[in-house]
Amino acid sequence: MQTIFDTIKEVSLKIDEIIINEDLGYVDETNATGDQQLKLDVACDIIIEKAFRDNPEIKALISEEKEDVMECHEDGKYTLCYDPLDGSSIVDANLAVGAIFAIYEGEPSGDTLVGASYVVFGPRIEVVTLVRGEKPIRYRYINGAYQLFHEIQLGEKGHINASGGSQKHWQDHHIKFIHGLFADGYRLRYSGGMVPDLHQILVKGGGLFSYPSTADNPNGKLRILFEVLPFALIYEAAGGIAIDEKGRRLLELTVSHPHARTPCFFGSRYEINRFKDEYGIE
Ligand code: AHM
Ligand code: MG
Repeated sequence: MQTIFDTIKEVSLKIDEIIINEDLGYVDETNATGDQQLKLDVACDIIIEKAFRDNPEIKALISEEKEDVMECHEDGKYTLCYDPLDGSSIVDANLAVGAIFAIYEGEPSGDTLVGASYVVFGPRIEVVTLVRGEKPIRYRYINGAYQLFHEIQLGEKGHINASGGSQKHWQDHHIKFIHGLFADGYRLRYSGGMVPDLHQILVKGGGLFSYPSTADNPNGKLRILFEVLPFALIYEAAGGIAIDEKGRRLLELTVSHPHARTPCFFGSRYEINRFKDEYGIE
C-alpha cells in the first residue's frame, strides 16, 4: 500500500500545479451524479488515472467524476476509489480544496476498506494517510519535500461545529441539535469543502462535522465510496466516531451503487454521543 501513498503524494504536486495555473471554467458535460464539471475536475481526474492505471497492484479505478468503473489489472489487489477534486464549488473563491482516496481490497465496502488518504490543497499541501489498524499520519510539504508531521488523535470533545446542507431544509431535530451546540459555545467552521472542514476538526483535536438528510436531499450529499467511507475509517482510527442518522457505523453501510450517498456525522466521542441522545438513538 505504501507505493499507493507515494503515488498520491506525487500526483498531489501535479494537481496543486494545475489548481494554481489552470482555467476554472466549466466543461459542457455533467458528471455521474449530475454535478456540473469544472475543467479542473476533469484535469485532476486524468492526472490520477494516468498515475495509477499502469500500477499492477490496481485492479480497478472508480472516480467520482466517471460513471463507469475502469478495470486495470485482473490480478491487481486493490480497487482505488477517489474524488479527484473535492470542493469544486469553492475553488473559484480560492479556498482550500482537497482530494480523497479510498483503497479497497475486494468489492468496495466498509469491510474491504484497507486504507485511506486525503490531500489538503491550502496555503500548503498536506497529505494524511491511514493503513487500517494503525493511526492516521499527517505529512506536510515543506521546502520541496514531504515531512512526517505527527499522528492524528482526536480528543474526547472539541469546540467546532460544521453542518452542511441548506438550513432551510434541515429537519427540526437537526436544527435543535446544532443550535444546542452553539448555545454551549461551539464555533461555526464550515467552508463548503469537506476535506478542509474535516481536517480542521482532526488537527484541532475534536468537534463535529455533519451532513444530514434534508428535505431537498433525503440521502444527504456526500458519496459513500469516495468521500464518506475513507473519512469514517480515518475518524475511527483517530479515536472518533462516524455514524449515519440512524446511529449505524458508516463503515457498516451497504453500498448499492458506486455513486450512492448517505447522511453522515463525524466527530469526537462527546459530540457524537450527544447527537445520539438528541436524535433518540440507542
Ligand atoms: P463536490 O465533491 O462536488 O465538491 O461536493 C462535495 C462538497 C463537500 O466537500 C462539502 O462538504 C459539501 O459538498 C458542501 O455542500 P453544501 O454546500 O450543500 O453544504
Ligand atoms: Mg467531493
